[in-house]
Amino acid sequence: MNFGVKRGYCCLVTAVSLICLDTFLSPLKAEISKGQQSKNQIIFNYESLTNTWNYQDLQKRIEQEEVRELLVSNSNWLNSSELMATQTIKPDDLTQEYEILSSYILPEFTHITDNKQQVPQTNNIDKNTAQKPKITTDFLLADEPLPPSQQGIFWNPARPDSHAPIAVMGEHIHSEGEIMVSYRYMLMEMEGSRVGTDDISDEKILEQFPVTPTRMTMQMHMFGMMYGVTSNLTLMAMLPYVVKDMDHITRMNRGFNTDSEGIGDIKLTGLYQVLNENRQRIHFNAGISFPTGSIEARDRTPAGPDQLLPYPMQLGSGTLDLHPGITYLGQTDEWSWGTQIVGTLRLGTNSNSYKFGDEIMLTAWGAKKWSDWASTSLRIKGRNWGNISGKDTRLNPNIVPTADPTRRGGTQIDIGFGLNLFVPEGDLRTGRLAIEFELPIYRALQGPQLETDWQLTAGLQFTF
Ligand SMILES: [Cu+2]
Repeated sequence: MNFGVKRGYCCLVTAVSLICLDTFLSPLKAEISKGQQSKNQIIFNYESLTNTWNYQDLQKRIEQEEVRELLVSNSNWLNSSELMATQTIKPDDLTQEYEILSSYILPEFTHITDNKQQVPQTNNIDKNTAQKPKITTDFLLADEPLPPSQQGIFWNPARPDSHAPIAVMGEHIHSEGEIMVSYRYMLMEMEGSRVGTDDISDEKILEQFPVTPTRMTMQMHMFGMMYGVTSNLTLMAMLPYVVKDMDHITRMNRGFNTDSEGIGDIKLTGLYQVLNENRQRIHFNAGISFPTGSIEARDRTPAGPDQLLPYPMQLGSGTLDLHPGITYLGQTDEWSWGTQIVGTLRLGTNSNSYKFGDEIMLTAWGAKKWSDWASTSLRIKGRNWGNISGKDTRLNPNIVPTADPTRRGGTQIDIGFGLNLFVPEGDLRTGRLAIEFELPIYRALQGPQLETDWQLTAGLQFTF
C-alpha cells in the first residue's frame, strides 16, 4: 500500500517534471522546426531514361516519395498534418531527362503544441502555388516507355504486344524521327487441292487435266523499313524476296518440279493516325505496290527447258496495286487488341494482258502481356480474292488448272497463334522477335486449286 502510494507520487512528480521540461524546451523545439522550414528538396535526375528498367526504377522512386510524403504528413511527433509536399515531374522532350522535385515545406508556427491557427493560411498558399504536371503527347515515342503521368491514359508503345502478331503489317506507327528496320521470314505450305469447300484427289483432277500440281511451298524474305515523318504520319517500305517451289504429277504418273525466285512487288505505305486517346489508336493505311516482281518466271517443264510458268508461280502482279486500309488498336495494362482491314485494288492490266483479282483482308486479334518482354496472341483472319481477268495467251488453261485464270479465286479464314518478345533494356533495347503460326479453319476455292495448309511467319524488328 505504502509502496503503491510512493510509486504513484513518483509517477506524478515525473509527469509534472516532464510537462515543465516540455514547456521549458518548447521555444527551443520551435526554433529547430523553424530551421527546417527551408525547402527540403529531393531531386532525381534521370539522364538518358532509355529503358524500361530505368523507367520502373523511376516509378518506384516516385512511389517511395509518395510514401514518405504520407509519413511526414501523418507524423504524430510533429503533430502536424499540414506539412506540405509538392511533387513535379518534368519530362524534357529533347533530352529525355526526368526530374522528380519533391519539396517539403514546414508551416510556420510559434509553438509546437499550438499550431492550429496560423498553419492553415500557409498551407493554402502552398496548395495554390503547387504546380501540376503538364505533359503533351508529342513526347510519345513508339518504343519509348510512357512517362508516369501518361500511364493508363495513352496507348503504351514500349510493350511486347504493342506490335500486332508478326504476320500483320502496317499496324503501328512511329513518332517523329523514329526509324524501324525489320526482317520477316514467311513460309507457306500447300498440299492437295479443293473445289469449293471439298477436297479433290489428284487422280480426279487428272481425269480432266493432263497435269496437276500436288504441292507448293512459298517462302518470302520481307525487308521492311518504317520512318516517322511526324508524330501522326509514318512511311513504310517493304521489299519482298520470293521463293516458290511447285511439285506436279502428270497423267502418265510422272512427277516434275518447277521453281521461281526473285524480288516481288515493292510496296510503299503511308500510315496516318487520326486518333490517339483513351489507350486507343486509329490510323489509315494508304499503300501502293509497284510491279517490280517478274511476271515472266520460267523453268523446265515436260514441255521444254524454258517454259513460261503459270500464274501462281509468278513473282509479282505486273500491275500497280493500291492497298487502302484502316487499323484500330487498344490496350489495357495486361491485354491488347486490334483490328485491320486492307484491300488490294489492281490498276489496269499488266504487260501480259491480265490482272490478278482484287483482294480484301479483314483481321482481328487479342494479345495477353505476360511480362515486360513477352506476350502471346490469338488472331482471326479472313481473306477473299478474285479470279484473274484477262489471260496470258501463252498459257494453255486446258493443260493444268494453275494456267486457268478462272480457277484462281477463293475465300479463306485462318486462326493465328503468335508470340511476341521485346527487349526492354541493354544494347538490343527495342529489339523484337516474334513468330506466328496460322492454320485455316475455312477454305473455299474456285478450283481445282491448291489449298493452303499452314503458314509460319517469324520476324525481327529494331527501332532507332
Ligand atoms: Cu515499325
